[in-house]
Amino acid sequence: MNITTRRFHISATRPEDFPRDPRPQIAFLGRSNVGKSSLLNRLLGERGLARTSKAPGRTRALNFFLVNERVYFVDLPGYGYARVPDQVREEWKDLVEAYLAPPGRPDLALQLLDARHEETGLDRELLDWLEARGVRHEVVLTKIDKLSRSERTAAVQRAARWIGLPPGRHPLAVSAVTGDGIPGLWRVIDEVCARRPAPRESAASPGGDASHETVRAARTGESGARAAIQGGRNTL
Ligand SMILES: Nc1nc2c(ncn2[C@@H]2O[C@H](COP(=O)(O)OP(=O)(O)OP(=O)(O)O)[C@@H](O)[C@H]2O)c(=O)[nH]1
Ligand SMILES: [Mg+2]
Repeated sequence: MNITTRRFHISATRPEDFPRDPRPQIAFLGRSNVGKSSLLNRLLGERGLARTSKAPGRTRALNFFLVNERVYFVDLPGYGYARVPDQVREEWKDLVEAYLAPPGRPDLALQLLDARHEETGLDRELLDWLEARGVRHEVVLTKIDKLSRSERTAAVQRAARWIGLPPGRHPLAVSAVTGDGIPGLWRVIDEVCARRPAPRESAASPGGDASHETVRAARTGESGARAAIQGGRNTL
């Protein structure tokens, strides 16, 4: 996808906030601190678009970003963060389940696993849940820049077994720091988006990152509607 615009759209804390228009939605799921927000930023080429943090539990709502006015990238709160009060955890769970359930479920769920760590029971629960409900999903190993070449191979093979992939098939492995694996992940996203009828594409912008028009709502108080006025003109 040739990215011409990307902008914050809405921070959803209730199911009523979820966009219900027909644009495809790509969701980023996984444990707290696995690198969901960083990966989203890397894919879109803008550091700081989704907030990241060394401290787990940074993302607390479902944050929707609009890419080229035609695809939503959805940054979800992470699970498995122990220092969250039970009630808050239950609320997140309800919100995420409401998001994943039809009719609004994502067109593609990216389930992120930290390449350095063993998968947890919650990772398994999510994978089973996505499979049982027929949500198109893709497991993505993150932070592979932290592993040596042989450690990467071992991590990818272990994850392939964990997912239950047939021999010879492997999950994607990426680094938000070095950009490793990002083109492969884009191919999967592009393929999913290509299946959906697209609104009129914006004129191609041949100059790569430097020519991207970047439109982003300031996260402090600027509404999605205002951002839409600023950012939406050239593509819709
Ligand atoms: N080395 C390395 N660090 C990464 C990578 N991706 C994320 N990080 C770091 O991991 C930490 C967590 O990243 P986030 O993107 O905030 O993780 P998250 O999954 O969105 O976390 P929550 O919103 O708390 O669920 C930050 O310190 C990032 O800089 C990566 O590919 N490589
Ligand atoms: Mg986050």
